[in-house]
Amino acid sequence: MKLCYSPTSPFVRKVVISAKEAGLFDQIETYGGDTSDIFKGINPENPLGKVPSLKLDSGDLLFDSLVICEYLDGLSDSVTLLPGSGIERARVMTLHALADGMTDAAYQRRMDSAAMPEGEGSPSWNARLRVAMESGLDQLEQQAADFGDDLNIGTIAVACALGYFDFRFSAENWRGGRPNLTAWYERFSARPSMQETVPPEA
Ligand SMILES: N[C@@H](CCC(=O)N[C@@H](CS)C(=O)NCC(=O)O)C(=O)O
Repeated sequence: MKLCYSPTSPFVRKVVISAKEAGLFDQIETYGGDTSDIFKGINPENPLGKVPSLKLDSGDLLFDSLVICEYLDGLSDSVTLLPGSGIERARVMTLHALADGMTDAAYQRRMDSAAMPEGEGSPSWNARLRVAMESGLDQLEQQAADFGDDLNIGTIAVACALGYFDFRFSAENWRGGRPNLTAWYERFSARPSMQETVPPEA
């Protein structure tokens, strides 16, 4: 299996953490995208231009990150990252949707300010996206005490969102007034899969 990869992408990080936790990472070869023309995206094999994608020996190209994680989960004997059915699955998938939505809002803000031509960004849209990040953090603070030591696609996505906020938006101090989420993240970050996937300094 071949993973189109960027070490700074929080969506790629979610896939790599899932693969490591599932004991499958040594079966995956990684290769970089093409960043020579960001207006074409960074992954020529994916019509959406995005990383991650996973190329299988059968020739199939899987995307996006959740599809890849679900596929890897199905291959693993050691963990269940996406529970089978019913309300248990719906809760985990809703937590994943919240965390991924927050990550996407942060990523859109980052691209708007750092990658697009000077002066083209929209301050109003930026403010709207920031509200999604902040409201999501407030919601996670309510839930974090119940996360315990749960390892699933929801908690992995939350950790990737918070890691990305630290990486790109540290000045906004997501920890402020959110002690439960802070304590949970400290514990979860000690996992080897988290330590081994910290994004490099830009
Ligand atoms: N929903 C997608 C989001 C992937 C995504 O936004 N990837 C970013 C990197 S963090 C990307 O490839 N951006 C390049 C572009 O859109 O041009 C997923 O979960 O895989």
